[in-house]
Amino acid sequence: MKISIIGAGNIGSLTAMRLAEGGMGEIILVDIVPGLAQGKSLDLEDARPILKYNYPIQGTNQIKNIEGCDIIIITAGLTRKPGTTREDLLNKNAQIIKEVCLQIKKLASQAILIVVTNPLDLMTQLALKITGFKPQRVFGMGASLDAARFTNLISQELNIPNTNIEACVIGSHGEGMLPLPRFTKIKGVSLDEILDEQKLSALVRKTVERGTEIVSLLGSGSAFFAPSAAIASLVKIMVKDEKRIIGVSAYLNGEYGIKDVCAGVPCRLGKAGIEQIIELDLNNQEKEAFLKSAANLKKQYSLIAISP
Ligand code: A3D
Repeated sequence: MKISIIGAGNIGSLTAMRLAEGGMGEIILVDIVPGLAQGKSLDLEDARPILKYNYPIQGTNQIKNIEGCDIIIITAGLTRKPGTTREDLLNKNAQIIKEVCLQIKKLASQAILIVVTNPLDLMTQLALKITGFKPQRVFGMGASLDAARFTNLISQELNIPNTNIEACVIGSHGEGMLPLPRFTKIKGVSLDEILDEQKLSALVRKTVERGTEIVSLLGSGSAFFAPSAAIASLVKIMVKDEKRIIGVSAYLNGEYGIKDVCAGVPCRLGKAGIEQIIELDLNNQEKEAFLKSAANLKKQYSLIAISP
């Protein structure tokens, strides 16, 4: 497997480390800042004798080195600062996605793309449009991170191991995120049968605000440990063809009554990318919230103004 990561910042470089150490294939780290990806890759190389594992890694500022890659992860873009929403990044990051995706289309037309740049769902849809790739091969990492955050908070609230929890989060990776207590199971029991309304809504609110909480504590930049772990797990599912069901931002074309929007939904992933979009049997309240989240994404997407 040849895997490239475009954007060698916090998430990109940590993802490179996780994938290299996980033996996922040949890793190519790319950044526009001269020397940045090269320096980080030399540092990762130097760890090989200590780890006693000779993983292949390369750093470059030449995007042409992504040629023929099987999987491409886009972590290029600006991050949030305290007070910045993911949506504020819209047009600046849209321009970056456009430039990067035009190159991907030319150099790696068979690749599967994992978009990470925020605002996540909108950048995923833009990447899909610019590459013209099949929707099965372009998706965003967001919902699995949101589910991990929900899981972590539930495990603390209930004082149980997080391995006992299967959390479900759909909707946008942003203000329109929908952690779903009814579809979140603790050893088969729905979370809404375990916690009262007040505790549930506090956990849901904390999950939605988790990224912002981290941004304001860091002071500059945003989360990268859990996001890079979430990306690495998506890559592993595809490299090993695990066919696991996991939340990703996928292009919806009628599923859930939503058309022409990328949003977080559970999908079966395998070596070809998205193999199936799973439609949960939402109740009226959940459905209404999801439609609202999708309508908001559609409105935001229409605000993207990038030069031709
Ligand atoms: P940061 O550490 O600033 O790294 C971004 C890197 O992108 C920098 O090194 C830039 O030089 C590089 N870059 C910019 N333009 C290009 C280009 N055209 N080609 C190649 N490289 C380029 O940011 P980060 O790694 O913390 O975050 C990266 C992106 O992920 C941001 O948009 C974040 O908002 C987003 N993010 C997403 C999540 C999700 O869960 C979806 C979580 C956290 C951050």
